[in-house]
Amino acid sequence: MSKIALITGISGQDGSYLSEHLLEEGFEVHGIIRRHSVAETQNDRMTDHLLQNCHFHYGDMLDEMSILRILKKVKPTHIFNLAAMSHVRISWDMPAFTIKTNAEAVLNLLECYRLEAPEAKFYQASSSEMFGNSVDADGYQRLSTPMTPTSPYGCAKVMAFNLINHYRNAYNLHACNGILFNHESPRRGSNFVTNKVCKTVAQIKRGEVDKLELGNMDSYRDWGHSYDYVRAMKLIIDHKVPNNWVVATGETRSVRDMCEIVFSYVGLDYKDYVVQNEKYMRPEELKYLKGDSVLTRKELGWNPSYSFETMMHEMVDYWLSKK
Ligand code: F7E
Repeated sequence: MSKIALITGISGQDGSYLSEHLLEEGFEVHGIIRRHSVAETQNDRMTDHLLQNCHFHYGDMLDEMSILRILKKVKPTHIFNLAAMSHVRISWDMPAFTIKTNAEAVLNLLECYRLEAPEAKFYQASSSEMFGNSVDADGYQRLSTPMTPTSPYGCAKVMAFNLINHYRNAYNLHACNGILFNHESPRRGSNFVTNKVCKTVAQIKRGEVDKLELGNMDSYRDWGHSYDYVRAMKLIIDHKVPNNWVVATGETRSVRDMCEIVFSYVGLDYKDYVVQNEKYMRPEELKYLKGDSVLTRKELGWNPSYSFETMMHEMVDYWLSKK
């Protein structure tokens, strides 16, 4: 039987790595794209290989009929819902849009899936942001950790997570959640902290700027690589029993630690360049993330190939190579 993937959010960081992986795995890959006003930046993350080998459909998660039409046309065997307003701080500037896109639209997509393609498998991009400031006594977050989100983004993701569980149970659908902790790469938007730091370090090195403005440097994150995490998505959706899984490295570092590693890679001391700007602080901060992915590794055989250092070096090298 042919394997047909439909990816919402195909033009994002994860969408591009996932498309590459699924093409390697013999899938026909379809993606939903939104119209951009600047056509030149529409496909920034899409390599020529992807542009030539994937099928693109105009649609929008907030336009239910466009989603229904695409589902009817593509008849996917695998649906990956990666579309989202993915920036946590911006979710305070546009909370209603965030809830509509990241929660209400998931309900619409699930309804289309239930009615049009109930034999397909469904993957939902759930997030460690759902845990908020809950941490188990041993310092980890896992499936049993209470979800107490600290942002409109986190609240929306909890709603979507619960909808997936409900649709799986109520309608016997193969719908799963991957609870992914932070994951980065050179394709990450440069307004997320890792890539912002790497990009600015390259600019400092070239003498183009002389400081880096950041918000809270004392929050901790469990950072892995998108290349590794999209491989976990495929293992999760293809597991025989639909379920929820945690994808994380199990290591945590502060934003300050990350700056130290990145600046010292190019022979600089972050203390000479980093200044705090209130504008990047959040009304409520998620202070600490460290994920327990033992079950995912054991049951699905998933293992990350990048270390934190190899990932950050790849990102700095990428920005240094750009003029
Ligand atoms: O912030 C702090 C900030 O924006 C990380 C998304 O993929 O992962 C991501 O969400 C930390 C926070 O990612 C700046 O306060 C300091 O503590 O890179 P971030 P995030 O908010 O953790 C989760 C798992 C998702 O699901 C999301 O979609 O860094 N921080 N100074 C800063 N953050 C930013 N963006 N910019 C700063 O200047």
